[in-house]
Amino acid sequence: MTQQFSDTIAAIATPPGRGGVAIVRISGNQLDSLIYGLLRRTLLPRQALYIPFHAENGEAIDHGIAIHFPAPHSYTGDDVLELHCHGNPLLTHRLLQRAMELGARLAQPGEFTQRAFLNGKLDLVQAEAIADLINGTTELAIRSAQRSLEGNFSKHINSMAQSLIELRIQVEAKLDFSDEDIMVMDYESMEQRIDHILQTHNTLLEQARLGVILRDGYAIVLAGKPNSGKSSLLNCLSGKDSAIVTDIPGTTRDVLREPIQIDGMPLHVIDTAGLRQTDHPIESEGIRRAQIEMEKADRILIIIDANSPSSDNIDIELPANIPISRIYNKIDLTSLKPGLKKEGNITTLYISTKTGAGLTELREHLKQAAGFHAEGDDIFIARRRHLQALQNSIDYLHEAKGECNVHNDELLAECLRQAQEALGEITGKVTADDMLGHIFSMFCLGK
Ligand SMILES: Nc1nc2c(ncn2[C@@H]2O[C@H](COP(=O)(O)OP(=O)(O)OP(=O)(O)O)[C@@H](O)[C@H]2O)c(=O)[nH]1
Ligand SMILES: [Mg+2]
Repeated sequence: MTQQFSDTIAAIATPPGRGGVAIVRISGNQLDSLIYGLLRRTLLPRQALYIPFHAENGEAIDHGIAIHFPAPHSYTGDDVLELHCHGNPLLTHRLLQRAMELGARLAQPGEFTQRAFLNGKLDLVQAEAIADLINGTTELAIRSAQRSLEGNFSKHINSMAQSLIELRIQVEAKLDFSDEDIMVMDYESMEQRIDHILQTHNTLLEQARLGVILRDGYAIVLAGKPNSGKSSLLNCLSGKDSAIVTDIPGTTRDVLREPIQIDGMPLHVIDTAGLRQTDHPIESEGIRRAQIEMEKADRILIIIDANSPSSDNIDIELPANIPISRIYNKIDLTSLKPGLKKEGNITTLYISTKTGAGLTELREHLKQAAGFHAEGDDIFIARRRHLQALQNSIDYLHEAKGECNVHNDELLAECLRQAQEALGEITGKVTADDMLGHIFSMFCLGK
């Protein structure tokens, strides 16, 4: 055990403010003297006891429930003491103060979970899932975080890493014992193995993409010419009058975002200034901001006034790599029918924000575009850093295939090692200290 986490940390684990009960949590390598100082007695492991919590002069700060979880059977893997007191901030602060008099220091945000990780109680994916479980905004996001916490995501990563290890053993054996007559896999079989590992990577990457949407929300930007009905659509989708709607072109100047959900899928709907050539400094700034939002979007909905034929040629360049759907609005003023049309890669929808026609099809389209299905039994929560690491591993595996083709064992071994290392970054088996610091600092206090 390192000095870094052998000191004692303490924090209020419940949210700030008043409530029925509040919990002060203390974790350290050796809590016996702290327990004796606070409770004037010893505790049996994991047994709740209603007793006074003492100040230095023997006076009771409060009466409450104390539970001792001796190492290693605790959340952090160290000794943990939980004090359940009455939920008054003055009491919790006095208890915290008392714990510090007895040698504890204030915990950093996420430090309890960081210790659990460092003590091998959970891997990095599971630690992140705890933060996502606390912050989840839809039931599906919560269930998916629970799946990650139970190890569904880590299990896939570990099994892929295991396949890579088995392959690396073959290649390393060939390198180390090149003079000896040992049986190793031929290049064709190795390539087949790499292909199989690549397949599992790609399937997992798709699942993880959905997990990222569940955590971060699918960002759709409403863009188009002034007066086409972008703000009206934002109001329809969010079910409230968030944006100002008028018949004056150029009404919206600023970026406006509303969080919504469709069958448990979280979305950010982003309304922007109408796109047109203009010399007006405020409107130009609005258009510049619209362009920034479009570049960051998961999908852009181009809103077109179906009653104004010139409305569909936007004379502003759109980002090339973001998928687009074309939405003809105001069909109530035309003879067009509501619904969806697909031509090649381009999806066109016909709607009216005034009558609500075509909005069900639009919601369904957004779900499908995100690859989302409502049951979500196999979705686990994931983060963008996981996607990046998976993609890095895939890239190294492609390189490995190339080296396999030219029979370069040394470079093949190196590519496979790098692929395995990229996977290790996901579960925290290979992770730089500064990245760990960043991940755990995103937690709330007391967790
Ligand atoms: N008939 C009809 N009118 C609509 C529909 N949707 C929007 N409008 C009207 O079109 C006008 C412009 O609507 P907005 O939602 O403000 O349009 P916008 O695209 O946000 O406009 P800017 O903010 O100026 O870029 C308003 O008068 C709306 O009432 C529709 O489906 N049918
Ligand atoms: Mg508007």
